[in-house]
Amino acid sequence: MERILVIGCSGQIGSELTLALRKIYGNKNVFATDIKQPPADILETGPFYLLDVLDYNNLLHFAVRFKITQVYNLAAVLSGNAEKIPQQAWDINMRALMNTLELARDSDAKKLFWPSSIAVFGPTTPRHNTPQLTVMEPNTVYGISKLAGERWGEYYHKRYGVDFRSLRYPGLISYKTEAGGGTTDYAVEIYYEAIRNNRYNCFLREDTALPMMFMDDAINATIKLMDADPAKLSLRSSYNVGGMSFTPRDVANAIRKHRPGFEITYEPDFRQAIADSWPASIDDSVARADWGLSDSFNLDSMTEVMLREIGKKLSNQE
Ligand code: AKB
Repeated sequence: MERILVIGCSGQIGSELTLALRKIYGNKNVFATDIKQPPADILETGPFYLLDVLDYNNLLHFAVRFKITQVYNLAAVLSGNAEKIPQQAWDINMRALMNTLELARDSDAKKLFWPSSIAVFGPTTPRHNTPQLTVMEPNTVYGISKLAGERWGEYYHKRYGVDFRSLRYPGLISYKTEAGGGTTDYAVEIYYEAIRNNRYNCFLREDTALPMMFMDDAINATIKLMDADPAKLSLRSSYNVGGMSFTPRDVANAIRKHRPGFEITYEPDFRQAIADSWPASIDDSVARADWGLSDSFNLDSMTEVMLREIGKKLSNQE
C-alpha cells in the first residue's frame, strides 16, 4: 500500500496535486505538509503537518513514523524571486532536493517526484521546438539549480537505485492557488486582473512567447509519469513537457472574446531577460512516446475555465 508525502502542499501545484492523489490513494494515505497553512479543503480531507524539508532529521523521522513510500517534493524558490536572493535560492532549492534524495536512501520513501522546469534551458539553446537533448546553459539561478537537480536525480537513480522521476514543467496556469515569484506568473495574474479591473499591466513584452500548461493537464501528466512502468522510462533526468505556446498579446486576445473591453499595457521589468533566455516552445515527443504524455487544454478552452472559475472565486470573496 502506497503512503505518500507531499512537500509544499500549500503552493500552486501542491494545493491541487494533493487532492488528486487523495482521490487515487485514499485520503488518509496522502500526508500533506508545508511550512505554511494549506487551503481549507486540504485540511478537511486528510492529514496535514507543518514540516520543513530543510530539516533533515525531522523529515527522516516523519517518513519512518508514517511509513512513507513516495514523495512529491514541490518546495522551490521560483525564477523571479531567486534572482533577488541568488545564494539563498540556490541553498533552499538544492538542500530541499538533496534531503529528499538522501531520504530515499535512508528510508522506504524510494519513489521521488521532483519538478524541473523549462528554466534548465538558456540563451544558447534552440528556442523553437526545443529538443529533449540539447545545449543547456541556463543563466538564472533558478535554472542552474534545476539543471543541477536533474543531474543529481539521475545520479541517485543510477548509483543508489532511487526511483527518481521528473518533469520540466512549462509555466503552469491555475485558478485555485496563485503562483509566487515566477516569470510565467503574468499568465495567471492577467486573468485575475481581467475580472477585477478589466485591464492588466504586463511585466513582459507583448510578443514574448513561452511554453505554458493548464494545471489539470500538469496534474494528469505528473500522475501518469509516477504510474508509468519503470521499464518504459528511457530518461531519469527530467522529461520535456510542452503544453501550448503563447504570448501576452495572445492571452489578451483570448480574454477579449469574453470581455471585449479588456485592456493591456506593457512595462517589461527584470523578468523580461529571464523570459528571453527560455524556449518559446518545447518538443515533448520523448515523454509522449515513453509514457503517453497528453494534454487537452488550448488557450481558448483554458481561458474560458480561468475566467469562469476566478469570477466565481472573487464574487464569493465579496
Ligand atoms: C517560473 O516562472 O519560475 C516557473 C517555471 C517556468 O518554472 N513558473
